[in-house]
Amino acid sequence: MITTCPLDCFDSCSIEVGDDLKLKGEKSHPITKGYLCPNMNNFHKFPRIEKATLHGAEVSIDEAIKTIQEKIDSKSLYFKGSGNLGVMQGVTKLFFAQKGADIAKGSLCEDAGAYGIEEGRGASLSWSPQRVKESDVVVVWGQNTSVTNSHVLPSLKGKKLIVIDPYRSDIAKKADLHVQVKPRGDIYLAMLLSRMAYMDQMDDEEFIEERTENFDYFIDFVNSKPFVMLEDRSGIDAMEVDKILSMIKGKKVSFLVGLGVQKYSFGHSVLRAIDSFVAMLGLFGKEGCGVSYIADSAYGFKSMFSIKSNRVCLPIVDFGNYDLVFIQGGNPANQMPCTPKVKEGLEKARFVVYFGLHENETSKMADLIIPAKTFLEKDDMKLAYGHEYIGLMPKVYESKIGISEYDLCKKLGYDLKSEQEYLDEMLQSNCLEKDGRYISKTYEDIPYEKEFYTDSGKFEFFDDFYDDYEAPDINEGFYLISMKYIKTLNSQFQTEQFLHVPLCLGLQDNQTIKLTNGTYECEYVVKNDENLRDDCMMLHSGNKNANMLTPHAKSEEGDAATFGEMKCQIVSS
Ligand SMILES: Nc1nc2c(c(=O)[nH]1)N[C@H]1C(S)=C(S)[C@@H](COP(=O)(O)OP(=O)(O)OC[C@H]3O[C@@H](n4cnc5c(=O)[nH]c(N)nc54)[C@H](O)[C@@H]3O)O[C@H]1N2
Ligand SMILES: Nc1nc2c(c(=O)[nH]1)N[C@H]1C(S)=C(S)[C@@H](COP(=O)(O)OP(=O)(O)OC[C@H]3O[C@@H](n4cnc5c(=O)[nH]c(N)nc54)[C@H](O)[C@@H]3O)O[C@H]1N2
Ligand SMILES: [Mo]
Repeated sequence: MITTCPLDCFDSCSIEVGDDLKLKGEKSHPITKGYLCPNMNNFHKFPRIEKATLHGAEVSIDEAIKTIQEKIDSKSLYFKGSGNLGVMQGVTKLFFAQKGADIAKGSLCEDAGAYGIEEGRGASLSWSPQRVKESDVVVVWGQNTSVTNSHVLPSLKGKKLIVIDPYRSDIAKKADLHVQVKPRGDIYLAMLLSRMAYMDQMDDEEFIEERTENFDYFIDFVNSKPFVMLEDRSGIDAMEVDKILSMIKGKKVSFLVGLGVQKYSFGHSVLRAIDSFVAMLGLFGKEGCGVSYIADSAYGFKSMFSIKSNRVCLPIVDFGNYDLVFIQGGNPANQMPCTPKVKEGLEKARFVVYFGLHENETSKMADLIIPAKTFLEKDDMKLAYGHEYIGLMPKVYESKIGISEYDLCKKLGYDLKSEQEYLDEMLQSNCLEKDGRYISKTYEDIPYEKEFYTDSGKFEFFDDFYDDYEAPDINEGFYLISMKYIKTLNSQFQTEQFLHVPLCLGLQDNQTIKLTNGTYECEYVVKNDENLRDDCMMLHSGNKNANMLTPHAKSEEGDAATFGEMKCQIVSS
């Protein structure tokens, strides 16, 4: 039987499930072509939660459901993580919204950047690996591609490759040019690139005239910024910028932009600035040319579970304000910014429910634990954010363990249509058959070939942004960057527990050091890492202390976390 990986990842791999339930990649899938990552290859090996428990004592799932029904009141919160990106995951929200619960909105992920893309292009569409194949040059900008988006790698063969990343990642090592930008410096680099490209007359006048608005304001704005300031904030000098420009001049270029550039208060403006640079060169809507970010995979599809409710901002939500907190498919006690505050809130909340697959930092703090079914044990469907193919996810087998999101919602008392009806309606709202598979209709043509999705139908250049961030002392301390790890999916599966430090500090491997962000302190075990800039340290997502020092804050737009917006100092070593 064929199904699709549910994990939060670009790839959405097509999986062949054998009679022995062994998972193998489906070889004939046009994008994912039979390769599976370590997480899926070992999926059955990870211990899962098998029984519902209330304060540690086993209860039946019916008793667990009754407990929620008794506890739910006007001071309840619904919080969903991204452990499974199937469409049906959203169904549970219907019950909680009907009961007047607050719904946490926004994300720990891409929403700041996505907001900026929508401002400029009207919608965030992805750029398929199949289209990357048509490019001459690929620019990987703040994306850890070898780890997080591996199915695009074959499309990079034979291309000139530029990587812009403060960390010398695996993909950076393979690049023709690695630009080791300062963290938080990408917006200034994009402006420097635009300014120098304009001086070099690289602007595509015809494209700008016909397909864009506001270019004059944009270029005036960019030209008004002092050169030295742009070089200083980006950490990149004009010579290196010139190298980038000479490699892309007159070429078909794909830009693969990752989360790294936008984990900041002005994350939306960073994406808008990168898009503006690319639009100025006329590199949208043409074969081999485009910018790919984490796409709005549901764009064009009917919204199945829309609700009216009171929304609260997810990355800074205070769990302590609630009588009942319902957490589904997430691990906020590890993955949310500023976990000391998160844990304080979870302790103060009257009653916490964790509905998930695995034990984690959050389940340990929950009063009631409800086991979920795995993606193999329920019907669903997944819209990919890295390519155009829709992943069908039929139930592969019946299991006695856990409950599906659909059944939980129904048993809680919400009147639902059949699962198949929801899935069919979703599919029919925006799909198209291509070579025996479903793709999103939005991707029939080259993205933005005919139109941008803004009100004007044109690309809208940006012409201002606000940066009031003052690090305690901008030249002191270390940026604490994060990136994903090959053997984890955020905090699921096998995590890595070192603080990666630059060699210039002269620390010993496995030594313990204490860091502070000025408010909180935390101890870490050190690993020397030659791939870091001297002003950076790095933690992998999923490290048990990944968010002890990240700021309790939200982005200016998009209600997203700002994991990179702080500097740390060493307290003792
Ligand atoms: N194996 C695996 N795959 C995954 C995941 C996983 O946990 N494990 N997670 C999935 C999820 S949820 C997502 S959202 C995607 C994310 O996929 P990516 O977009 O690749 O996200 P990150 O791994 O966070 O990589 C960010 C990169 O940005 C760099 N970076 C950090 N700060 C800056 C900066 O200021 N500027 C620039 N230019 N670069 C910076 C980091 O060094 C890193 O190389 O991956 C998905 N795929
Ligand atoms: N410092 C730092 N923190 C970060 C990031 C960073 O770059 N730096 N990245 C952020 C990003 S991009 C993201 S997307 C978030 C992710 O943060 P979370 O959404 O919290 O992701 P996970 O840690 O993968 O937790 C997912 C949970 O879902 C459960 N689960 C899996 N499948 C199912 C299912 O079918 N049903 C149910 N009910 N549960 C299921 C698993 O047991 C697991 O506990 O973290 C963010 N946190
Ligand atoms: Mo994410």
